[in-house]
Amino acid sequence: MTITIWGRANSSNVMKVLWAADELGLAYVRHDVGGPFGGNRTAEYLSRNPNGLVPTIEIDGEIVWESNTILRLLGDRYGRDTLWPSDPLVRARAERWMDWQLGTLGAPMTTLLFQLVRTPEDQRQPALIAQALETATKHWALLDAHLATSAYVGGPNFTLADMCPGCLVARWFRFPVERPPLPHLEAWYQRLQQRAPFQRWVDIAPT
Ligand SMILES: N[C@@H](CCC(=O)N[C@@H](CS)C(=O)NCC(=O)O)C(=O)O
Repeated sequence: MTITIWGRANSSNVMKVLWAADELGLAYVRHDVGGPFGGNRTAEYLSRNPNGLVPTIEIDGEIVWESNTILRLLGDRYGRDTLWPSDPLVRARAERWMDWQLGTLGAPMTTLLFQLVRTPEDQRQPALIAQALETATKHWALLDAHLATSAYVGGPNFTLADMCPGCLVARWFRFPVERPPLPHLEAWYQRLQQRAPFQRWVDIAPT
């Protein structure tokens, strides 16, 4: 089995794939693509991923893109009943948080990253930051309430689904903003911090 991953390591969507591969003990080769590295608009790259985005992986000759689809594939192949429940109903308890991350939490967190980290201070837009902060806070509070009853997003056990909001939580606690206390979210973050792949790929200063 050969796995190749294309994507710069400071992308949250790449982070979750690297985190998953390490948790599952998979060997892979990674190429830095996207952002300052470029390389994602070449004809060769677009033939693999027509979106020109990262991550993209090749696994046993098959190209796959969309980070959460990659996680599902790795779970189905290598994580059954360890990091990926095989019962569809049990899995759905976890999976909904994957789609929630991409469809709900992602947008305000991306705005905060671009404004607070990637935009020079004198060019930032305070109204945009305030609005994204309000929205992100509301979403994190919702996950906090869920985590009051559940150690991990899908239930008592850590699953690949934790990696989806998990790839953003380290940024949340590092952004220079005022956050309301969210004790269950913080306790979950601390549980994730016990995991070596999380420390290696995710729990780092955002760039
Ligand atoms: N829904 C896609 C989103 C992929 C995406 O937006 N990737 C960003 C990085 S997080 C990207 O490729 N940006 C362009 C670049 O890095 O040059 C996924 O989850 O894989």
